[in-house]
Amino acid sequence: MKKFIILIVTAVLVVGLQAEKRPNILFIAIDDMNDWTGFLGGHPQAMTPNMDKLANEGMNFTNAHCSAPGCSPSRNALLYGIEPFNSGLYPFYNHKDVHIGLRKKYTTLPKFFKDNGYNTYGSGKIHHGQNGTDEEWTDYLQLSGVKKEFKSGEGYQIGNSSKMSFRPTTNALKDHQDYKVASYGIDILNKEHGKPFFLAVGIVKPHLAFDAPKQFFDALPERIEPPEILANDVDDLTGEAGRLSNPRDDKQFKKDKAWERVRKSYLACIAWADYNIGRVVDELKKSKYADNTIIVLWSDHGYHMGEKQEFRKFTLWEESTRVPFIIRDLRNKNAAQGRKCTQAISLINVYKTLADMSGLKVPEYVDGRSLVPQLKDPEEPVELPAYISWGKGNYSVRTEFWRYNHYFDGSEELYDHAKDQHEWHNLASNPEYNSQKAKMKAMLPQNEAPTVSLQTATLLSGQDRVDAKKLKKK
Ligand SMILES: [Ca+2]
Ligand SMILES: [Ca+2]
Repeated sequence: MKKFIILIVTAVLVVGLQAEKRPNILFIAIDDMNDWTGFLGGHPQAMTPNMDKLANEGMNFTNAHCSAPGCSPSRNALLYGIEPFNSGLYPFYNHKDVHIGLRKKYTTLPKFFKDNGYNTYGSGKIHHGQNGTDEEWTDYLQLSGVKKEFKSGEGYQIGNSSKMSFRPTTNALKDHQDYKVASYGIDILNKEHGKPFFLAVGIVKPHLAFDAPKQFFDALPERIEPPEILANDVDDLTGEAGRLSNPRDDKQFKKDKAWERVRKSYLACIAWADYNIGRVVDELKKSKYADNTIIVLWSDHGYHMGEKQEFRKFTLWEESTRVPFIIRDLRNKNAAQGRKCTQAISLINVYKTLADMSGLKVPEYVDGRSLVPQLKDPEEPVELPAYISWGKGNYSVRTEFWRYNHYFDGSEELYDHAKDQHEWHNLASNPEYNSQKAKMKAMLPQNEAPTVSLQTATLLSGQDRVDAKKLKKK
């Protein structure tokens, strides 16, 4: 009996000790940031000193990809830990409406940590289209807006559009949303925490409108270098693949001779996002939580800046799918520190990775793999390629050196990244690559969940777009 009690007391102590030692998580979500950052080298004039420093202190996943190239499906995949082809969450949903049923079925990452004894704090854009719910968050920042001010004649704007605006703002820094979101994070880091915490900071830039404080425009060079673009790049695309390139904005920017201003505004917004990320990370470093807090930084998808005549996202090409992704964990001083992982890695792995790093067991349904082996050794092979879904039936399979896209109408693309990092030359119809294509095709997702609800969805692509049209006709 005595032995039994000692055993129980020891077990309770061990569990208690583990819980006490559980790391805090600083979860930095960024909206629409592509690889135009110093640490990914996507644009030579990017100003991202704070994220570059972070990449130098942690693991820089240089070949990371979103699960879907749109805010809503990308965030749903990451936060629920389930691929669109397993959940049916392919298109955009207003999170509040569609998720009432899903909340019973799946557990979001913040709720998962909350259920496991964490205090969870959120600010800014974490989910798409909805702020936090009480079941997920101990506390969530309620934002109030301040009207943006501009100096007339500066920047570029289409008509009076508040969204298609590419202008320097003259407001005080503290009036901008991302400043407030970061300040909330700083406040949380200055608090006494009796429990481990999960702090989510949702930076909303560089999402449209591309407006940012004037000083971040002024800090950029006068001339902005355009990305490398191949004329007629889309000529080797057929069917749905060709449809994904929407030249509307490209035509408008060319007509207005505005591309340079648009790209400069995007770089200014990235620099502004970086500034606010730096404020939070610097505060963490000064705090007593510095050594026991994992930082994970990711963007929900990339962005086209004129490549393949496309502006924005919503494509299965590198510009849309490649994302910044860094994990910094100082608990093992010998481990991380400025290393790169060049394997193709999906953000679907974030859920299992953070759980694994915190010693927690994930729900059965969660997709992906823990990246703890790759954090120890970036050469350790990942078991799965990165999958990217854009609409039911449209899938991309990305491995370290290849991309294969297969669309619902049978159109295909194959790119050899060792020779063609811009994805200019579609090899899908070249018989020399038949065996490589077959190998990639065999990796396509085997499961295809029915779409959750076509009626409440927006921004439909692939089979969903065709099915919604049929529904309308009925
Ligand atoms: Ca986004
Ligand atoms: Ca091409």
